[in-house]
Amino acid sequence: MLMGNCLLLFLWCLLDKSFVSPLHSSSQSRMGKEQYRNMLALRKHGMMGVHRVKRGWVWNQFFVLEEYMGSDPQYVGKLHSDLDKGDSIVKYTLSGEGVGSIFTIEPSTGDIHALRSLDREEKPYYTLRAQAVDVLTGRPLEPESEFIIKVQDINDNEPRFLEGPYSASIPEMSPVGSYVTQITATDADDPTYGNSARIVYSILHGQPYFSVDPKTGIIRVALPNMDREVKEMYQVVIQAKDMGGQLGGLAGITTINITLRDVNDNRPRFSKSIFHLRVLESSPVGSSVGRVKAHDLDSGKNAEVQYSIAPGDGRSMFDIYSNKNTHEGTVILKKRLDYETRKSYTFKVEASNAVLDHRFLHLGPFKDTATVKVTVLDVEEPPVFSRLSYRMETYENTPVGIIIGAVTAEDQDVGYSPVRYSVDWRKDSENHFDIDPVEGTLSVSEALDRERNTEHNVTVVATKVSKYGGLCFTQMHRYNMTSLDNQASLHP
Ligand SMILES: *[C@@H]1O[C@H](CO)[C@@H](O)[C@H](O)[C@H]1NC(C)=O
Ligand SMILES: *[C@@H]1O[C@H](CO)[C@@H](O)[C@H](O)[C@H]1NC(C)=O
Ligand SMILES: *[C@@H]1O[C@H](CO)[C@@H](O)[C@H](O)[C@H]1NC(C)=O
Ligand SMILES: [Ca+2]
Ligand SMILES: [Ca+2]
Ligand SMILES: [Ca+2]
Ligand SMILES: [Ca+2]
Repeated sequence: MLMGNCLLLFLWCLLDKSFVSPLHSSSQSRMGKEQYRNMLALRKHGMMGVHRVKRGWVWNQFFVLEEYMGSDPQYVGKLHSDLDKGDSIVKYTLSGEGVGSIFTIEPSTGDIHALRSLDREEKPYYTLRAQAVDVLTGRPLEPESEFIIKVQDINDNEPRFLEGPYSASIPEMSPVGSYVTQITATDADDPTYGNSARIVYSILHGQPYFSVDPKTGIIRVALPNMDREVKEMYQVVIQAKDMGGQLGGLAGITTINITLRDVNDNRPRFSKSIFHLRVLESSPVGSSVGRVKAHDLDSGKNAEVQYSIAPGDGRSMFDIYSNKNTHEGTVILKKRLDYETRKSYTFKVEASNAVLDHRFLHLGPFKDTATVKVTVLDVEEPPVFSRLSYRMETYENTPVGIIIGAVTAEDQDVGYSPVRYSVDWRKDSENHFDIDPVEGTLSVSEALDRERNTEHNVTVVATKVSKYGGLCFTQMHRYNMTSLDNQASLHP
């Protein structure tokens, strides 16, 4: 610091901690609105008081207000050497940052002006050098002296959310006060001066579900029991305002998408209390009988439903398979059905959640039951012979037309249709027998010779006659009957 007989710079003195803080108590360094206004007033009236500090003049800083909009150049301050007695032999010169383009000096008076408006956020201060020279000799009267022109902040930047828009998620049913996320706005203005960069957060949209901490920007749950099954996504709009949130402050806003994650707070429910399924009696074991479905409002694993059949005869006849993708239960046939034996089955099925959340067990059992009624459908089946094979015996000299035995087949379907009998000539090349189509009685049609054949195989076809009148439609199925006529060999 220059002392004594040297170049003096008369300065704007601001009660601003940015340059007086080392010598000021902190209580004085906070500049209120009132002081700010006073300062502006001082500036308007040209150069004012010099702020005196203990160890000498505060001499090496000038201040210039940023974003100055006046038509005339802004007055910055005045250089003065105590060798300058007002007799016009001293000339002041300026060098350094912005000289000529931004700052000019009046050589005879030492008045410094700023030619254009400055932006503190672009460049907060300029370093310049001043000199007083003898007009006549051109020799310096003082050693060159360095000083700073500080650009004084005004609140011309709104807080900005540089990382927005944001998204966050929390489990549904989170307690009030649960942390959701933290958002931060930044303000380009001078944080060390006034309230231009003092941000206060508030919530514009998203109440009463969420709250924001005015100081920290931490977003929390504000409403209990938020249910994902009712509303899954919330768009919360947060405002950041400078000037401590006061009227006249500048504001920036951002949006946060808050998604509720699923928890298992719903049990599966059957869409109806009774499911009617129908199955053909001829269905093979392992085939699907039909499906049941219990709906679970949750999602993912929490919506997975496991089906089971309650103990009983339903369980001995049917299985149930739980499909992870469709969340359905497929009833599967475990044993062969027979319409004529049993025409329906009624049993209970249970749907339960695979993954349970103990916090919600108080809401009741996480399962549901329904009744399944399976109706067995009749299928037209061929007549059934009373035996798998028949054995008949006769003498070789039995006359043609004599009845040697009979077969019986019966329709077991509900219609109890009449049965007709015939001999299948294709099966047995030689045939010595006739069959009565209605009675099923076998008679000899050709003389038998035991020495040529002791045994004849006869294939008998039993045919079901359609009830529906037509002459042609018959359901048929072949059964064979073996006839052994070894008795024909009776030669005494
Ligand atoms: C927030 O949700 C809206 C509407 O669904 C969507 O258009 C936007 O992209 C989302 N923003 C983010 C950050 O996820
Ligand atoms: C009749 O059928 C039985 C069993 O298939 C067979 O063993 C036998 O040889 C057959 N007899 C005649 C005469 O074709
Ligand atoms: C007839 O039935 C018997 C006994 O079931 C069997 O062994 C035989 O192979 C059958 N014959 C024909 C031609 O179907
Ligand atoms: Ca500013
Ligand atoms: Ca600001
Ligand atoms: Ca849920
Ligand atoms: Ca049947």
